[in-house]
Amino acid sequence: MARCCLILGDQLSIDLPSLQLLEPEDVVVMAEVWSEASYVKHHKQKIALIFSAMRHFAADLRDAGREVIYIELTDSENSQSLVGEVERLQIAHQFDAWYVTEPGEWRLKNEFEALTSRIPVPFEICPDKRFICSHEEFNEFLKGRKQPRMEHFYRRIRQSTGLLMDGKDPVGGKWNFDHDNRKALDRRETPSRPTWPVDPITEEVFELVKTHFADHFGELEIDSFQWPVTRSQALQIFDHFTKERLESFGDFQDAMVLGKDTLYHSLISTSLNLGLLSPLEVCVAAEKAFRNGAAPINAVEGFIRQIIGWREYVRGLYWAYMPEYKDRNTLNASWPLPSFFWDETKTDMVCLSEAIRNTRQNAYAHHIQRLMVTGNFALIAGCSVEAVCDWYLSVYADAYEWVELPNTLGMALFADDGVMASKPYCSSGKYIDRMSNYCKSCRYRVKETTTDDACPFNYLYWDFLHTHRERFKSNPRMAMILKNLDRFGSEKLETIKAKATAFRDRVALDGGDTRVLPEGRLL
Ligand code: FAD
Ligand code: DLZ
Ligand code: SF4
Repeated sequence: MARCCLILGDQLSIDLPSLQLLEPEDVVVMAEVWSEASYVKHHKQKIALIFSAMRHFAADLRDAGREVIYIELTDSENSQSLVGEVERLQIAHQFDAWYVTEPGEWRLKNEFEALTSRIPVPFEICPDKRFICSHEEFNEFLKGRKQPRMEHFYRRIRQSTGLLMDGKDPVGGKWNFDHDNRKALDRRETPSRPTWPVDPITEEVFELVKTHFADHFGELEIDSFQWPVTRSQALQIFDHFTKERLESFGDFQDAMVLGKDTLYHSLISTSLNLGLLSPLEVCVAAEKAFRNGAAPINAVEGFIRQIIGWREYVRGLYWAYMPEYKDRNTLNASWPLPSFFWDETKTDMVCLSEAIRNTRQNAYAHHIQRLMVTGNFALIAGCSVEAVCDWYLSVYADAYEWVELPNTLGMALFADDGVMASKPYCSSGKYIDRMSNYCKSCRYRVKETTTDDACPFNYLYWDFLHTHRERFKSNPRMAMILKNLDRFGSEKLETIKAKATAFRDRVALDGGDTRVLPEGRLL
């Protein structure tokens, strides 16, 4: 009798721990199921990417001689949940045992743990070794720390992996070169992204998604679908990054430019999160580029920090604080998410409409768009934490709760009581103006706060700080900002608060549309 390995849609790694346990006669199960495809309304491209990558991975396993039971979404016997499929296939095939690598989301791990006591054979959940830091190591790091910080964690991982180290010292004499990474972009051309012809597997999946997920958000066009669905494509996108983008990655990491959707970013998050690339291999390759003189230290250190620092750190926090983390809402934010988050044509705020257009067209936005445009707006406008987290989880092709939630609830919305960030990432329009060319073509005036055409980020920002003044006043990193707030006279403050309230009322009344002139007329 054979044993069985269940491989989930984001576990497409040939060295997956559970796969390594199999003997030649053992079987792999993969299943496209409605429950995973709709627990939030994922962007169409995200579903197409995952299903296509799953089908390619199954085909590769079969080519390598492995028996794969692959359940398609439309198979008539599909119970449409992963747990349901395990139970159904156990009855049909009477396997001796099941193996699964730990799911990336708490909800599914919980379902699997409940299943272990229901099915009559062993159902083993193996640790996910595709991360650099295990849960045990992360908990060890947390021990005794009142205020964990990414930077401390990052240095430990630099030391344990030896990445960018000269003996005991960091290469270049500094751990972190972030200060060099804040340049706005000059006028030079940015590199295009690599593309591939769409193959019959992806074409078939496109039809499936168009038929069954027509009401989900996002564009899905064969000609513009650019996400790697195989390891070989993922390696190509990464190779392109190291050759064309890495050199400038650091300098322009925080830059935003109208119409430039990816700039010098790597576009590897979907591949890392699916398991098509490993975090260590990309960091080793980036370090090699530095050592060969192909990329400067600020770029390579910045890139490696995102992966062995932030990526590992958010995963550690997720598992350490779930499930209660998800319910946190420190600032009591509850304003309904404006409908322009689903349709960029409903806002005339250029920065928001650009970030949302990128999201709709590509299931992508780069980090600063996510953090300082949509995230910052949601924070200072006081949008519902739950609605914002659901939005981020559904609209990005790289979104899984283990990485999305700490970034959204913690980093962007400051809703976790300062676990993830030592101060809120809130800003007025000034930051967006400094880092982008958006404001030049916006109808709002970024230098104004109280006039009719004032940039909404400005009055929402001061209103936010005023509303939460008591909470923030004990935070030394907020002292300077609050001092500036205190310089406002009561009249100016009243105008700011009135403008913020009027903005929220107007957007709520107009079904999430910001394109209303002061006299109530739509633009
Ligand atoms: P690059 O800018 O080229 O960065 C290189 C890699 O570093 C990324 O591929 C990613 O794996 C890693 N990385 C960078 N920043 C982070 C971070 N803060 N957390 C974890 N990994 C990071 N990333 C996701 O993978 N999935 C998400 O669902 C997700 N949601 C986010 C939500 C918000 C509100 C914010 C502010 C950030 C979120 N991020 C998420 C992090 C980051 O924005 C994306 O990883 C990045 O934009 C992906 O594009 P890229 O591959 O071109 O990244
Ligand atoms: C995201 C996703 C989607 C859309 N569909 C499937 C699926 O049909 N089958 C599957 O095994 N996995 C899918 N996934 C990925 C899972 O949601 C993911 O494994 C969990 O959220 C844990 O990270
Ligand atoms: Fe955004 Fe304000 Fe600049 Fe317009 S003026 S692009 S709303 S920051």
